[in-house]
Amino acid sequence: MLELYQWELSQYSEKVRLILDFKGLDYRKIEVTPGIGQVELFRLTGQRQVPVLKDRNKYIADSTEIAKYLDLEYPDRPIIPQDPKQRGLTLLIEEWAD
Ligand SMILES: N[C@@H](CCC(=O)N[C@@H](CS)C(=O)NCC(=O)O)C(=O)O
Repeated sequence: MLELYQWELSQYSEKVRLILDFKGLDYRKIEVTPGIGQVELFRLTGQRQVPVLKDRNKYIADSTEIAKYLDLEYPDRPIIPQDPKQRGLTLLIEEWAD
């Protein structure tokens, strides 16, 4: 099962939860303890921020990278357009909103 290392109150974690729910994917939430939990996250992923998605033995950090990964690996109900112009615009607006 997919695992989401997250903070319940993190807006970036919320973004990933919304995408997972939209795609209808089952996942388990792992609430990272601020400070000490981030040390473990750093050990696992080389960075300390949430959200991080674990899929089998793979860790993906950053909500935008997670969105792209989920569209690649779980293409049902795509979240990012494939058309280059629409895709560029979507990622630009998302970067602005972040
Ligand atoms: N660009 C990242 C930003 C993630 C981010 O800023 N996460 C915050 C929580 S909302 C965090 O982990 N802050 C803890 C820290 O920077 O040590 C993304 O889109 O996931």
